[in-house]
Amino acid sequence: MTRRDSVVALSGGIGGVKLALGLQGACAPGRLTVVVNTGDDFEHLGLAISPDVDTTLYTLCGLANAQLGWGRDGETWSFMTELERLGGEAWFRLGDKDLAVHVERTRRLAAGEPLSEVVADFGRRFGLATRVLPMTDDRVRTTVETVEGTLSFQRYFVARRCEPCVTAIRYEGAERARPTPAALRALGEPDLAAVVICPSNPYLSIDPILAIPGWRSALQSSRVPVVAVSPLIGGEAVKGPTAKIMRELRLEVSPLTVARHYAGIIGGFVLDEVDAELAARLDVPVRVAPTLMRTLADKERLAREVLAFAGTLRGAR
Ligand code: FO1
Repeated sequence: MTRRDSVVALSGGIGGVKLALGLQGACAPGRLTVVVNTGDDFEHLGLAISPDVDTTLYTLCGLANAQLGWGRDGETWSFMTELERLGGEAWFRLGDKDLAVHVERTRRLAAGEPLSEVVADFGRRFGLATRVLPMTDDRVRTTVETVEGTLSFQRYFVARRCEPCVTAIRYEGAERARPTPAALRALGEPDLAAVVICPSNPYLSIDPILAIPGWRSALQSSRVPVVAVSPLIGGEAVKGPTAKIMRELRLEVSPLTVARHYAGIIGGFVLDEVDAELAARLDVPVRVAPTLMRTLADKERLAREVLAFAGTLRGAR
């Protein structure tokens, strides 16, 4: 019998990658594939920036800036300081080490290399056994409609600090985009045990993936359980604008809304202990667990719980 020990995780940046790091610790080396949102990607100062992909790479390699959650550890900011002095755009901060990644990615993309191959090579060079794959090699751009007008994702998120009231979110290019071939292969591997939707913002980080028709259908027809972890604890997101955006979109700020949002895709949902009484109101199997991840031990404990839960669902799929 095939030993099922490989895992595919879907994630955005800072929030979701915490569980991805836990999964990396819970899986045998090389058995985890993390599929990352690229709706946040943009061109800035002539460079191709992939924030969630880089946050994932840096975090899983142990190279992330723990204070910021994005960018590199031990970063220096000479480039940014000089750029500001020259009157350049300084609202999006690129550290010196991080800059090297953007410059080299831009060169390789311009030479015709797909983003997934660039990221795979960066991962190898950083010594990473986990596979990090952008959701697509095609161009998808998350665009936020607000009461103040249309904003590109990073203008909304970083320049405007998520302040403008959101009326709609679009994923431009998603309909024509195709999943990264390597990611689809990972979903088809005979030793796949589970697909985990990390506790990322459902509307900004996971929906860009699900808006790609090939991703939605691949997940709907997955042979193994797809399990999502609630990004909300007691009606609030641990970090980031999930609850604010839900209120603005006139959605009930509840893990129930998130679980129902993933209906047709998930076979199980993980709720925080604080929200345990909601379990009876869901029509998918639920596991109640501590979902707040402060330490590496918390992350690995939750990852093991999620994988054990998926194991109990396997026969049902
Ligand atoms: N987030 C910020 O809040 N301010 C920044 O100046 C900033 C720069 C930045 C540079 C490279 C990178 O990979 C990420 C960066 N981020 C920054 C984080 C990032 O843009 C967002 O957290 C994500 O896109 C949302 O997941």
